[in-house]
Amino acid sequence: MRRLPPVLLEDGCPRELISLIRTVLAACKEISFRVGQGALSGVLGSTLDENIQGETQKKLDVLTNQLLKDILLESGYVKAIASEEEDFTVAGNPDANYIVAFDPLDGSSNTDINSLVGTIFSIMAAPEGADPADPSIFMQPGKNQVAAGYVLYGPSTVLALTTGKGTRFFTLDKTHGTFLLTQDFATVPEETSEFAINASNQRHWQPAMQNYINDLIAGDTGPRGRNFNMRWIAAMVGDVHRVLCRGGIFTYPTDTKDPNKPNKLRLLYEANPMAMLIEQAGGIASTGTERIMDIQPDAIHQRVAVILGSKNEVETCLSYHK
Ligand code: AFP
Repeated sequence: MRRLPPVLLEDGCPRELISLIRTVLAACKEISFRVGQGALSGVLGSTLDENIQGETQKKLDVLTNQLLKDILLESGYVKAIASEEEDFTVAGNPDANYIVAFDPLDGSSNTDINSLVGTIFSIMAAPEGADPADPSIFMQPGKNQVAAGYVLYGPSTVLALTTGKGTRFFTLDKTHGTFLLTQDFATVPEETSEFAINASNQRHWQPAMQNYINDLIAGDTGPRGRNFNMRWIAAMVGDVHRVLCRGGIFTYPTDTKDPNKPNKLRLLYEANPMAMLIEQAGGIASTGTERIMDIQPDAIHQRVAVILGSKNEVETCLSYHK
């Protein structure tokens, strides 16, 4: 079994970036342990606090955020971090070459039901000479990412990682604490019969998405002429991992449920890293009107619509939006 550093060195990945990725993974190993402890660790349930998203913070949200923030800022590899659980960016080493945006525990509403959760991270180059306290250093389109990945805390702990040379899976060997390569060059099948969407929002979707999903549900009695299956894990990391493993289309579209919040998923630390992983595996990641990784961000907690997965199925969905 091949270990992470040699695999990335062969890809020509700068040693400093490999060390930064290994720093993220050092925190994720501890998170894997804590999440795996569940009720035994006393970290389930919610705090009395809300994050800037207006969401009640789970105890594990706070713990995992602190773990990642501390280890990254102490490493010296990071000029600044942005986190779902931090109202503002946090400055690091002014001489560092990278910035990291992360969702420390995506799907945290699943923690109390022992379902899938994960850590999502996005790494970009820090603009030369930039002020680490200046949040505008994060205002870069997703195509600028130099690395992106997630760690999925499931029956096994799996890292999906790309540095621009394809998407690979590594599985955590919990005995030795190492991530071992278990899938070289994941490929998203171009066709699929499986879709993932929170169908309870159906009446709030735009007509294009209502029509597209209706035709999937109509199956072989409708215009698609074949039946489809649905899955919804309510944790993007779990749904995207399924798409990377066996294809599918995952979407959290624009909806009118909350006029102040037409979109749910965050661009910097959910949509962009997942879009890079999916594109590196041959899939497509769009908002419905534009490629996710082309978006020029204007706020660190900016939200976007997401439609990603199997190339031909995403293109079919996009054809309803024209
Ligand atoms: P939480 O981290 O608050 O559980 O939200 C997870 C998430 O951001 C994303 O991972 C899921 O795909 C999506 O929200 C689930 O949203 P619904 O709860 O509306 O289905």
